[in-house]
Amino acid sequence: MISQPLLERIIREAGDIALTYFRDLKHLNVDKKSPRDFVTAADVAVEKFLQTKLSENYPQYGFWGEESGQSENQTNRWIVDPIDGTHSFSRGQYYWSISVALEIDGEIVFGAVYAPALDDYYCATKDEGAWRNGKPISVSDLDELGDAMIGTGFACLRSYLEQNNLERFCRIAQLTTGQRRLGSAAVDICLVADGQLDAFWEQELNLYDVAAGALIAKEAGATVTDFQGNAGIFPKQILVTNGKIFNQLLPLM
Ligand code: 2AM
Ligand code: CA
Repeated sequence: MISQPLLERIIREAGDIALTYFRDLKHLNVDKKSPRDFVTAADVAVEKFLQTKLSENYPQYGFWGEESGQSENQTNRWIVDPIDGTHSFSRGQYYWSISVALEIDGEIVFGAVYAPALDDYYCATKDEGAWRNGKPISVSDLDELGDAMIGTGFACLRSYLEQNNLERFCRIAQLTTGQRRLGSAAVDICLVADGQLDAFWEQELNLYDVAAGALIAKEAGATVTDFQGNAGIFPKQILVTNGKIFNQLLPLM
């Protein structure tokens, strides 16, 4: 059993830690894990804080964090991205987030995505709904792809993959009214949940980027599938829609 208010307090406190670094970027220590993959002192500090607090309060669950890897118990576990959108964070932009999901027996049952610079706290529990800052959220009603505003990202380009997202983006962008590329997959997915975007797709992500957001989106009425339309959380090919434009967008993937 988990306590939502306790988790919100812990995750908001983690956000305050991130913000202390964010307000002093001139002194931020930025390293590269690979040529285009950043890690900062803030990522490490936030993850350490979350790991400590979550294992103190919930010793029965294991931990998997982007920066520190996996603890022993991985059957039931917290899945944490301390900062999703590190590049944006390191440049002083506002779209980055802390992503925390709880997986029990292979299923995500709780997800929270907190964007501290926007002070938006999104969360969901399985079968109980999704909220932004305590208010219930739901996907948009828009049902014409031509009128839609759609988000994507290009994590794939940083890995120098041949199968990149550029051709797909050019094709789909011409068929919609608005496109956004905001830099944090976790936030992007929550924007679909909240009706601020009508759909989002990206490829070559990791489970810790999308686990929490996917539950929030599903609980807000979104479809969450791979590029073939199979329901589920597939970080290497994730398509999140408001449901109403799903059939128009899927064949274009
Ligand atoms: P991160 O900031 O936690 O690394 C934006 O397109 C998304 O891509 C973000 O969720 C970002 O997560 C992720 N990302 C950034 N660099 C990446 C890389 N080299 N490989 C895979 N995903 C990456
Ligand atoms: Ca990260």
